[in-house]
Amino acid sequence: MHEVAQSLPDTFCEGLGLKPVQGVPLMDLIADSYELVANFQAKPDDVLVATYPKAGTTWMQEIVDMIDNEGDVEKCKRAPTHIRFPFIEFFLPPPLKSGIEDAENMPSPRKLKTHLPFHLMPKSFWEQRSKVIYVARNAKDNAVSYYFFEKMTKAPPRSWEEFLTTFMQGNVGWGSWYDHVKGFWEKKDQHQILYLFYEDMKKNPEQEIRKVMKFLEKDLPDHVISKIIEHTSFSSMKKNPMANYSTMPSGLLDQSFHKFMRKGDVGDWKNHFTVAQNEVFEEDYKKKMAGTSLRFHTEI
Ligand code: PPS
Repeated sequence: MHEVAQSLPDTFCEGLGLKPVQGVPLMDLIADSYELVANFQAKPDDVLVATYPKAGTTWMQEIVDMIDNEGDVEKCKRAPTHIRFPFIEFFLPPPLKSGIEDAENMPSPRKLKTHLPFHLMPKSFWEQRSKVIYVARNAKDNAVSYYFFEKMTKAPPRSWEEFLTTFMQGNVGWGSWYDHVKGFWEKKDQHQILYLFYEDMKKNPEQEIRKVMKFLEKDLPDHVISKIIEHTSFSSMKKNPMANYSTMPSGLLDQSFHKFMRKGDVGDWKNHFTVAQNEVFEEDYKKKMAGTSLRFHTEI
């Protein structure tokens, strides 16, 4: 197991609060070090997987790594996801390393991860024309996944009703889902941003994997693509300790009740939203998403 994961104190997440940075609530350790993140030096050959939390980050990371390693499963099992893709804004209490340090110590071409909304992204990614793959997931499933994820952390427990209200207000880590997905959508044509949807990846993984390959300028034969589809399927990733976060200490991520690889479905929200919650959500959604051409599928 990686030294950072091993040496994290069990109480790391206890009492972690959020602090606003330019209107976006971030974990306080991240907020306190935001200036360093804003000045992060991207490189032209960096590939960054950018998402709102719980939108399919880990899935895309595995796809990118498999493409980069031309379908070599063993190479992709060299380390857990969070080591293979430094999480650029993540800060751990000293003397542990930050995402920036991990990235700086990584040989190029680097593969990186962020959940930062567009306006908080380090500008160097755009200046260097690094490649950014953005994955968006429909708000309802994204909210449900985030709710269960919160239960794996040491955040104070709260009900689904409470979480959903806070999610709709954008008062959760990394802020408003609505602003996040719209932020990247509006800028996607001005930068090297490939904007993909979790629901499309679920419906037609081959088609979406081919889009990523084209974006990364990789041409792989059909049998390698089949291997990538198989290795990055939910059932394979759920069993893969290098992709399912089981190497994280339980003090950081407690998977005894809920697994990181929880359901991996489109439409699970129907099992959690009440009819009344759905009505309020829809009404609010229309207002927050008015004027954008961005459309999501909430079932496939
Ligand atoms: S994180 O913590 O923000 O990096 O989480 P993230 O990886 O973005 O999201 C976790 C959710 O993605 C699901 N997942 C997958 N779905 C389908 N196929 C594959 N291969 C896959 N890998 C991860 C994971 O199960 C979480 O969603 P839920 O709905 O909670 O199951």
